[in-house]
Amino acid sequence: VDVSQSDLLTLYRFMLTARCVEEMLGKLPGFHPAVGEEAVPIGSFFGLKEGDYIAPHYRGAITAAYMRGADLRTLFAGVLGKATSHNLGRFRGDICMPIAYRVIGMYSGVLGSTISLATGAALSARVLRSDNVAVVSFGEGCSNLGAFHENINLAATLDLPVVYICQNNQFAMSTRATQSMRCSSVADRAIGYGIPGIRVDGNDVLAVHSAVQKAVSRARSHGGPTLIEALTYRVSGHYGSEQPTYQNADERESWKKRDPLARFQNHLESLALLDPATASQLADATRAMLSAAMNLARADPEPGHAELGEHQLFATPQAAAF
Ligand SMILES: Cc1ncc(C[n+]2csc(CCOP(=O)(O)OP(=O)(O)O)c2C)c(N)n1
Repeated sequence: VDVSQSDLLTLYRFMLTARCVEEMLGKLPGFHPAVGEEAVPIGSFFGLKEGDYIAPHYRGAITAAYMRGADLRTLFAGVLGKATSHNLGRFRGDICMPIAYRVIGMYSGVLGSTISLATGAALSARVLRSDNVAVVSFGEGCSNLGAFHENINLAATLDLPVVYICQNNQFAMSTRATQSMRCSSVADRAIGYGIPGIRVDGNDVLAVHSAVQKAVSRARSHGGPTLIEALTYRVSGHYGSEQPTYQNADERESWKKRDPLARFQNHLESLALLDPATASQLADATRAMLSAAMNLARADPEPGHAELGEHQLFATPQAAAF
């Protein structure tokens, strides 16, 4: 697909924001960082229509919600479990964005639930005769779940307008993908459902964007679902404080050399759309903007009785009667 010069620069800003968000939040012990995997969420969720639903993988979800217009301070308050977050601090580490943004969150810790919800959103688009599509991303570990197989099969048989994106970072916690599946590629699983399965370089934001946009057009014009596997690598631990001792250090270093942000920056420099000095100024401004939002979120109140009290847990008598 053709990407205009202004869209290339917007994509770069989102890639940079994602990197700075992931580096900042990745220092929190329980956060699941997406450093080095940013090209998948940014390439996937850029260029969608306002009515489309997205259901981002938890690794990279914050910037995905930001791309849809959610406020960073409120998102950070969610990560910190503050009363000012979207769910009023009821879930520390919250990455559930209000549905008004058409972002489907991980409303429970059960992986695969977002695959079902996105398939349901696609079914609703069909029933309501809208031309909206749903785009959902998940890890390769999630592609071993029943929810993955059942939903893709349903979407395939009903030609639902949904795009399934596997953010294959090659590890599910400490399990290497090659230990948990015998097929050589997640994209090959599409053959079993009779839908297209495409593997792209997940460290190339334009390759991801192009593949997803083609699949979105296909879905929008009643062509049915597509499974896209974006191959990348988790260059960090599973969560902020985990050391990936089960990874091979040489392998990790070789993937760091394919860094998606540096690659995209080089590409834009080769097109004379960006220069190193401007990139570094942009990075400084982005980090300053993020730490200002984070400082506000840190100063926000912890949830108290008003947010967590019994009236939040139990229905009012009127609602119960209804
Ligand atoms: C149904 C279910 N099974 C297991 C878990 C525990 N769990 C949390 S994260 C994770 C790894 C998921 O790996 P993957 O889908 O590859 O995503 P990644 O973390 O690599 O981005 C597991 C097994 C869970 N939350 N839900």
